[in-house]
Amino acid sequence: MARSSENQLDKPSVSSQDRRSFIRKTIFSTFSAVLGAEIIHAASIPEGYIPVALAQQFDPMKGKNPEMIIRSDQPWNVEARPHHLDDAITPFENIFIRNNGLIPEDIDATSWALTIGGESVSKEKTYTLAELKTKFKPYTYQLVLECGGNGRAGFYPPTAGNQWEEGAVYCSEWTGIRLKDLLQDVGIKSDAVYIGYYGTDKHLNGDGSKPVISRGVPISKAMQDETLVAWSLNGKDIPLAHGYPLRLVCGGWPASVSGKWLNKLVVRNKEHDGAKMTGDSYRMPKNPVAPGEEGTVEDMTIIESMPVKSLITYPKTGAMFAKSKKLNVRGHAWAGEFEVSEVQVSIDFGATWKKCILKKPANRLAWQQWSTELAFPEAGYYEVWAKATDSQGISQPMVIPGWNPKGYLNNACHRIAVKVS
Ligand SMILES: Nc1nc2c(c(=O)[nH]1)N[C@H]1C(S)=C(S)[C@@H](COP(=O)(O)O)O[C@H]1N2
Ligand SMILES: [Mo]
Repeated sequence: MARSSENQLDKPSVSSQDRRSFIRKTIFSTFSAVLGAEIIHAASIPEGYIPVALAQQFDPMKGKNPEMIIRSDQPWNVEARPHHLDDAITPFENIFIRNNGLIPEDIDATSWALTIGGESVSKEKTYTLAELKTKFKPYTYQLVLECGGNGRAGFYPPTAGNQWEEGAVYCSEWTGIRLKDLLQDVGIKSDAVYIGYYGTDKHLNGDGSKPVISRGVPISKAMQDETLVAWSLNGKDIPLAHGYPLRLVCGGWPASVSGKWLNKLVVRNKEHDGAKMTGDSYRMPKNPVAPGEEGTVEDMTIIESMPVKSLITYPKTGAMFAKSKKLNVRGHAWAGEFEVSEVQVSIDFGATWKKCILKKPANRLAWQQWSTELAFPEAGYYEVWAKATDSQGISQPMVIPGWNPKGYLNNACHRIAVKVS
């Protein structure tokens, strides 16, 4: 069966060509209707091309570091390089962007509202953004948001999805209200076990009928002090690409649970079953699988706390310096729900390790700054490797950790090259 349909694709029949040209004509007449004018040279438009006048107006790269890596622009997925992440609090310009659909444009914050519903609330309730800002006490936290697929590019065989290297992570300062205060005001039933979010972003084809992504967390995570419904990032309105005007922020877990453009929360009496909560999305095999092996959903578990990890943010890989000088090396380390207890660096491919100075986190779930000074025995090529250990005694692996079908949770040690002259 599958074979014969493959053959059909190989040799398109006359009728399927007819169908394609019919679809093209229909698309162009829709375009013309929206543009209010006929597209004169429509026959010359390449297949799949979207006329400039109809493309998204909003440019998410505006104000971003132009050195960032654009992984895709449909949807927009943009990654930072490790040395862009040198600040303790990541500024807007270096924050990675991850979207599953279209960034919603034309948002009116003055009429924005958040509805809390679901089977485990006593009564559905809606709050305007202004009410949220005035009725509850605001809190500010520095929170690490890391994409579950950060580091995916390291897996072999390759897994589908954005080929993130190291830069799909940031720690910025969020201001908003505690989700637990909000849920207390709404009133939740004793059978509540999970929350789920909804945002206003749409599928790439503009289809608004189904949510692009609707994930959530167990009620215990929702009730943590640091879980926020936030309207501000680094002291300003949240930038549009990062969820303006309202966002759920759950630090330390895959950033996919931090819903952008938040307009609805549901309190569930079962595990939330929204888009990208089910199937193999954001799930890891319970037991190791052979590279390339798919496995079944029953053998997988939802990713919760992210694993221990660190970044070398200074110097930039490829740095060259004179042997007479000592090299100051620094970066951050984080460990999901846990604190980082130690960071070590090696310049001899892991044969010996040096303990670094490590700061306490600004608050729970913030990343921690580490630094050290290195002396190199002679001129030549070196690599600096960094390895963090969490409060549970778990360290980063030096090689790529367990392969998994979706390429999640690669927390292998970050390495940079340096040349000493
Ligand atoms: N509404 C909505 N929220 C979303 C997403 C999305 O596509 N739509 N992507 C999620 C994923 S997979 C990640 S990694 C983070 C990215 O957050 P950022 O763009 O601020 O870096 O947002 C999460 N929240
Ligand atoms: Mo993500």
